[in-house]
Amino acid sequence: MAMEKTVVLIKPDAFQRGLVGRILSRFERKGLKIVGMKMVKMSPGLAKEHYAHLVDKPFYPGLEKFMTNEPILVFVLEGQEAVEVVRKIVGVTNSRKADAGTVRGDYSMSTGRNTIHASDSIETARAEITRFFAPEELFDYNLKVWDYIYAEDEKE
Ligand code: IDP
Ligand code: MG
Repeated sequence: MAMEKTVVLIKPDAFQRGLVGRILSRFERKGLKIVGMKMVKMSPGLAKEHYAHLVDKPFYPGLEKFMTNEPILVFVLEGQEAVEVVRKIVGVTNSRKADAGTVRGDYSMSTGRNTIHASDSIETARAEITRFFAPEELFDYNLKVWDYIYAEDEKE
């Protein structure tokens, strides 16, 4: 068990469909702490860096166009084992295969329009935090309800 930070992006399809608040609310209710948040418009260069593992795929041009045309919401969540917890809440990439109860499983029908991104490992999360946030845009504050969200031996 370890205290971790992870990055979530709410994609343009979620903005268009009025899902931003509902999606954010799921992470808040789970007990994750929001430590940074902003709207950004991804540049093509940033998209190529963020999706470096996909730039050679046939669908990449469409993915880049979709992710750079309109603003997205970027935020950092903190909690015990946050990377794995958040990926579970998000669901698998193809929303049609995502479990009911996950964000993708409940809110979308698509792979290319799947409403949300989340870091897939601790290393990726670290790279994504520095990709999207300056150090002064992240906040270290005490979330008082953590006394009720975690037991004594879970607070690090
Ligand atoms: P992830 O978002 O679940 O981590 P990745 O494989 O990292 O999945 O892919 C990043 C994003 O690229 C996906 O969320 C999805 O929007 C898009 N994508 C991945 N595979 C496909 C595909 O086969 N067709 C269209 N878009 C895809
Ligand atoms: Mg990914």
